[in-house]
Amino acid sequence: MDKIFELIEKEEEQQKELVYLIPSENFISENVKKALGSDLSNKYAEGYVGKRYYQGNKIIDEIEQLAIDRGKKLFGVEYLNVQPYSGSPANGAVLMGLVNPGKTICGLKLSSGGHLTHGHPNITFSGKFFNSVQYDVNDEGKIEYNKLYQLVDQTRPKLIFAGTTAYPWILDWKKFGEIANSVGAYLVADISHIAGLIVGGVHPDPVPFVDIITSTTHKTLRGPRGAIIGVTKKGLDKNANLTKLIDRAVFPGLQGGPHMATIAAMAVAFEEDALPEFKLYAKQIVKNAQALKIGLIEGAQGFAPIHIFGTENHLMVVDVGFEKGKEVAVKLEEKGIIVNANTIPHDKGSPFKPSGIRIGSPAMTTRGWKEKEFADIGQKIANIINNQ
Ligand code: DSN
Repeated sequence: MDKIFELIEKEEEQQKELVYLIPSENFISENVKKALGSDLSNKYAEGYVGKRYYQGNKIIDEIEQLAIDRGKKLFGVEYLNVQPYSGSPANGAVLMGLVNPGKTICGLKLSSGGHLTHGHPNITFSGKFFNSVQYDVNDEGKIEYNKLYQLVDQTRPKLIFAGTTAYPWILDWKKFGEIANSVGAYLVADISHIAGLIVGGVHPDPVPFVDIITSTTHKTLRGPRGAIIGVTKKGLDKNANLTKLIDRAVFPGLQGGPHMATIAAMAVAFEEDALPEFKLYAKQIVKNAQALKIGLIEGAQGFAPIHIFGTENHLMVVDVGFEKGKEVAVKLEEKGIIVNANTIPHDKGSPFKPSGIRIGSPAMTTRGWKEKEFADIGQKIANIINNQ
């Protein structure tokens, strides 16, 4: 057997055995996998439905249109672009389409649970080509909307990102909307982490309050690695050209041919995400995260209490001691538990030596775990943190 297939088999076996608690990971269905591995990979389809630069795309057009229609219904948006290769290119396209280089943009600090593409300074396109101002969280790890209002008032950004990768609390879309409206900024909800919770009805929906949503389609949505950009009614009312600006920025602005197998897999996932079972799954994710937290607290009894940031959603960030995040993550891996090292709010360590770990429940909830299993694994993690 080709070595590569041996390695794939090994990885597949491992994925059945280990405990996956990285909040951005999940397990796709057999149908999503089937679409991803299909012959759609063979086709080039630069352009959009009905306007392709290559021939032979009649069926491809139907597939992309189906993904768009299902996604629009699922997210409740007026327009959807399903071509972004992943979350970072999606946010890149939004910036390219809506903000001129050098203008001010605003996002949550990476070290406080934001994302690289939301204006992380110096090393990312969003921090290099735009004047990035960043907001922060308080000691509890919560966004302080009053401070954000002041920052926005002083700096008058053209675009504000409301979105997170390591934020365990519910986001207040209404407040974000009021803040963006106060300076006429575009408001972009990057819902990559919580999209499944939103469509599953266990996190408030940003659509009435924002102009644009971006989201990866893996994570809590359980689709393929890819992303979408949606424009809301509010966004269209603000600027009827938004759809054109976004389309042009995705292609030809940033990308070439869309990955059609991925887009077909998205259509499959969107159908699955609209089923009543998915609502139960989303509910269970949150219940399981709560149970995990209780397990961590119980497991730490007799030791110094573990400080846990969260949780109201699918994840929590756990303070494991100054610069100890990586060490603890490696120790957990040795015991078959997969998490990632993460900064805690106002971490005194660096992103390379952070003081926390990030733990989440989406993947093992897909595997059928309930509160009991999550409470048990929480206790086990607390013991490992305490070298037991
Ligand atoms: N890499 C993703 C995560 O783990 O949250 C964010 O892009």
